[in-house]
Amino acid sequence: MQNLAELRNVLSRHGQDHLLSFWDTLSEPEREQLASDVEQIDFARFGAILGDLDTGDPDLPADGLSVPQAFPANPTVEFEPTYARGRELGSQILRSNRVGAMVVAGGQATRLGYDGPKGGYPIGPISKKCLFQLFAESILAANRRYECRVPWYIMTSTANHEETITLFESADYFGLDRDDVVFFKQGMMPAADVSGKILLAEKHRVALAPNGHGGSLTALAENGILEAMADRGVDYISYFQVDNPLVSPVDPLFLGLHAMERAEMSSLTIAKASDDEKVGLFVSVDGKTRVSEYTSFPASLASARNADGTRKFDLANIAVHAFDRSFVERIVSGGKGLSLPWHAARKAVPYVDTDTGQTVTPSAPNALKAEMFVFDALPLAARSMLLHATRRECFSPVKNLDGVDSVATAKRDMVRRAAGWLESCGVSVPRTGAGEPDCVIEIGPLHALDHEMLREREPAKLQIERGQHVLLE
Ligand code: UD2
Repeated sequence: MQNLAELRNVLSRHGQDHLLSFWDTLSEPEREQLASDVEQIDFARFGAILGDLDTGDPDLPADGLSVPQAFPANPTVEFEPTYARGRELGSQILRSNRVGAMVVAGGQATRLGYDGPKGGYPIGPISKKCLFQLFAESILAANRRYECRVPWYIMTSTANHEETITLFESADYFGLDRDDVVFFKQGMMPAADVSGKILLAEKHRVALAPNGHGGSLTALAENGILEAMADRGVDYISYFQVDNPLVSPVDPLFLGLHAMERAEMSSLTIAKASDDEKVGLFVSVDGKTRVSEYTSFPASLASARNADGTRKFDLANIAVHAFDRSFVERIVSGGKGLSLPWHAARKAVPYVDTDTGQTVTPSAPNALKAEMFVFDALPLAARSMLLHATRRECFSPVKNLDGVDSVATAKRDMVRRAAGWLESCGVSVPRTGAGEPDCVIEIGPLHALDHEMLREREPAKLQIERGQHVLLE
């Protein structure tokens, strides 16, 4: 931006003059900073996104929606050989160092109200291990089990990049080789109030927010990660979200079926807990599988039933995906070509009131953020694969401080899963009248990644008393 007149001109053309409200009071470096923030804004695209607001999911046809095929969670006899081959192939691609894990951790944990990167949240019911440590230990355990080195790609954002690296440094990378942990930053977009006015985070800073987890795909290209993956022979990307302590960062069956089916992108799915659960849904439109986000999926369809009374649209998105690296390369084509749709999300964003100069920290959503969603890549895949999983084994996200999808429910579900594993190995677990474990059990990933690995540890002799805390790690 050459000068103030030009800056004013651009902003007034887009109805954003208020961004200069404090110009006269700013120092020269602050003015440069503000001008540089404004320069980063793609006004045309931002205007188009705002124009599309409240239209829901424009591509979702009122009828003609169908339910895509998914491999079952528990294979019937006819599927058993396929699953055995899938597991074997998954183990093979892990053993040959062809798999990388990727976590998206650029979000701001606003709903959790946690001050710090969400991955640093201490979630272990007994150990208080943070989310990052649980994932690191799972990767370490997979490295040992498959005698491989799974590199871990961690997407952060400007909001938490430095803090995330500091957290890993101070924990000595949780035992991982630091060459196998790669941090990269996602892009940012401006946040606007409901009338479309872009917010100021400070008098000289535009409120910029992470551009959604769909930004991970472009960020992989822009940060040279795809090339680095190719150099070390990583052909498959195992994608997950930072908020799910039950996730397997690398699951041999899922990855093996993905490779066996020659899918370019695959996803895990579970049955919905209720009609209004806040999860996206896998649907099929014109023969292409895609996700319809819960915020725009019509309530009448969410509650639709099959003739036998089961829920019709019941394939929930738990944000676990597998990508062929070559697919990501193709759709980003050097970082310039990706055209995932932009979605507007309502979020609580602190801002400087341009009338009073005071900083306001809202407790309810006040702003619109524009985000790309990674699952919008699914219909771009020539082939995709869905695998049903069991909720208890793989999904309990930490999104809120209390209530549903909270710290309390995630800890409860970690204990429930551990109790189930022990019982499947013949250990008697004391339970309440309501059937809940009447004790606290935590099984660390280095002790066991699943109930089969736990059985190899011969836990059958374990005696658990009511109220006892049992940490196996
Ligand atoms: C997400 C899915 C939803 C369902 C649910 C399962 C979206 C839009 N919806 O809902 O379909 O699968 O998860 O738990 O994703 N993140 C970034 N950068 C960003 C934004 C988000 O890294 O710019 C990360 C964030 O750190 C978190 C994850 O993406 O790990 C999910 O973001 P969210 O909590 O906003 O998504 P949510 O819960 O609405």
